[in-house]
Amino acid sequence: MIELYQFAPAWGINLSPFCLKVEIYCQLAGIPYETRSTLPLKGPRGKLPFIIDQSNTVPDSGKIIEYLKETCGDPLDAQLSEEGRAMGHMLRQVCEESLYFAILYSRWLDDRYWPKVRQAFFGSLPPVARSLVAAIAHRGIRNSLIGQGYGRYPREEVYAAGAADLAAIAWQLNRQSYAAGDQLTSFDATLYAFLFNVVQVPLETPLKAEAAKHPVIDAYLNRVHDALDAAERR
Ligand SMILES: N[C@@H](CCC(=O)N[C@@H](CS)C(=O)NCC(=O)O)C(=O)O
Repeated sequence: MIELYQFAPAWGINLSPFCLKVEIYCQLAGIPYETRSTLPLKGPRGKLPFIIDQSNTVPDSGKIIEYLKETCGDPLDAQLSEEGRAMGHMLRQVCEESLYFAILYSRWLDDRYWPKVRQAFFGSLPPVARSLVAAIAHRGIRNSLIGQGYGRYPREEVYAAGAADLAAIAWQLNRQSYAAGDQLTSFDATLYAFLFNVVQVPLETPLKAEAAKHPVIDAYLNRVHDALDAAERR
């Protein structure tokens, strides 16, 4: 049984799009797994998720999926065309290398949402530890957003960039049912996980308002949700 190390749920959901991506991949591919709650510093690269499969420890959601394809087979992508692979790759990059940072900004650097996020992430810790751990984590994320760039932008520019990502995703989803075409593939694990983290989290952010302008995003989430239900019944 694969052990998937990730953050403890907050608000009853998986608030890490990279961790949720691995969960969704396993569910769609029919790979049994068990989750274990941990912290990034326990991970081989100081980030989550990572998996342990017997004696193998594998960090990074993309590497984990590659590893699972090698060891458990590749039921989702075996028939994927070069075109589908290219489209899926581009949508995945939009999610992981761009939209992700707008999500991160909304949770950690936007004062309208940070107090709620702080409570959800750290509220279960004893008061002194809570303040300390939250402050250390907050400083780390702020520094990484300053390095990436959004930490230096005015708020409206960050959300405009996130809105452009969501509009591009919606444009593509108006032309095809799934991330890489009309078949479900591993790229949907990423797309679903990131869109879920915009739409289903109880924070009324500008990103969520923007996603609501594109009904195709909700329709896509429902479609993948149905596929997850069907995979669970198999
Ligand atoms: N490229 C990595 C990115 C993983 C990542 O950024 N994880 C975040 C949570 S969503 C994390 O562990 N952040 C903690 C930190 O940066 O200290 C992957 O695909 O797994």
